[in-house]
Amino acid sequence: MIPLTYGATSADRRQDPTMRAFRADRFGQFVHWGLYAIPAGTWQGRTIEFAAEFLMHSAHVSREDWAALAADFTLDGFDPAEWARTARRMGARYVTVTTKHHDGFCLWPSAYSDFTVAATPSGRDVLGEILDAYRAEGLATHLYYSVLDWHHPDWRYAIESDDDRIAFDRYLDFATNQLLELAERYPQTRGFWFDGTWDESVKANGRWTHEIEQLLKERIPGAIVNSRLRADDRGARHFDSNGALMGDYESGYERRLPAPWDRSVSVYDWEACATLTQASWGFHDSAWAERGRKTPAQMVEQLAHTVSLGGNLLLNFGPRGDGSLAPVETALADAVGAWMAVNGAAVHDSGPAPGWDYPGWGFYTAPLQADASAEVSDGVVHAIVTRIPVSGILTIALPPGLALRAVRALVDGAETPFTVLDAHTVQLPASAFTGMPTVLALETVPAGQ
Ligand code: FHN
Repeated sequence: MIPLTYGATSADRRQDPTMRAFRADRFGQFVHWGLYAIPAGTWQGRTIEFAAEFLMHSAHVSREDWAALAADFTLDGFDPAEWARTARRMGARYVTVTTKHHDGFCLWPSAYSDFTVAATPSGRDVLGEILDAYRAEGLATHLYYSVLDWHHPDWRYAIESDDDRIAFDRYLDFATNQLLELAERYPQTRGFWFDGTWDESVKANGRWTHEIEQLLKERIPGAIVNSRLRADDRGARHFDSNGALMGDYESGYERRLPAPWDRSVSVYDWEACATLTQASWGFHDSAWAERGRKTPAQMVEQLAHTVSLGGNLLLNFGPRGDGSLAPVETALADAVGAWMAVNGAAVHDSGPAPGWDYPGWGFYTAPLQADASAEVSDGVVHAIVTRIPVSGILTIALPPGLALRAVRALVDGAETPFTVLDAHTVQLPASAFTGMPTVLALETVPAGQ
């Protein structure tokens, strides 16, 4: 073991009520909203085929020109209650909102920065309004905070001189002040989601990443913090130099997922995040972004894949510059929500089905159990069928010691006929062929009963 002062703080997964609730939620909405939604990927007539929230950087916009966008942040179509209703209808149980992205603009009137909503025409506490709206719909709230900051003069990518060190120490004090301010202003926050922590400057300050996590947890007992924040004494990120997870859950899966048979991720908590458009988190108004837009079936498949391996999925939405949701994103949320309304039992309060091997045609999930160490899931296991075999026949390889008692489609609760061959096979009901994944509840009993 390498001796570390700022490594992982615990070898075990958290089992307190807040963490259990987060784990059981499984499905969250990510919201990227800021000044970048106004130019939406185009600067002075030139569309940049890269993430909209990077435009200041990718179009080489000066701090002054970028800051001038604040005058156009007029909230003409901003209806946070509608955002929150859309998320609830979709089946999301929590939201993670960008409080400050890499451009440094703050959605709350921070006392430590002049580049905030206070400098926009309305002067309103936009973040506070968003958080209240989501809580009113029953969703838990998490705050995204980018440590990387293109606006702040003391930000450094690397520490190459004493001056850099002094400036960056000032920057870290600024970030500490802002984070404690967020915790004080919004004490119902359930979690902090850190980003922009990959630069050498942050990796050289594992002490700060450790201390700010502890400070936030002192201010908000039970607060949940993602692994991206953390670096250890040696600059190792997410996992310390001894291989132990730092923070409360792993957060490295971005626009990708572990291989569906890779159970190694199920030993810790983790959350993946995904874009709806092609590689843009902020609203990008272009044919480029649309070319890669995901369908509801693709998003449901990602959700099933994630839950089957014990992760949460954070699905991103990028509201438009006036604060309205793009109709195409509302439509996707509603389609996913219609599926969740029928099949949500296979997602919420669910996790991997121990002992059930990856079937190839989809994913197995099982209700989360108090005894997380069970070797085989018995009782009900959900089969989420994302790739319907052309034969219409599913092969279900039961774990040894189990037999199938009944198979019901969640869509109508009807029992589905199945025939036992050398393995178990299930003939899919006609209702399976909807274009969206079908969920079958497999009711099992010990073999021989
Ligand atoms: O650069 C950001 C990006 O804009 C977005 O916020 C994502 C979300 O996970 N995080 C960063 C890239 O890792």
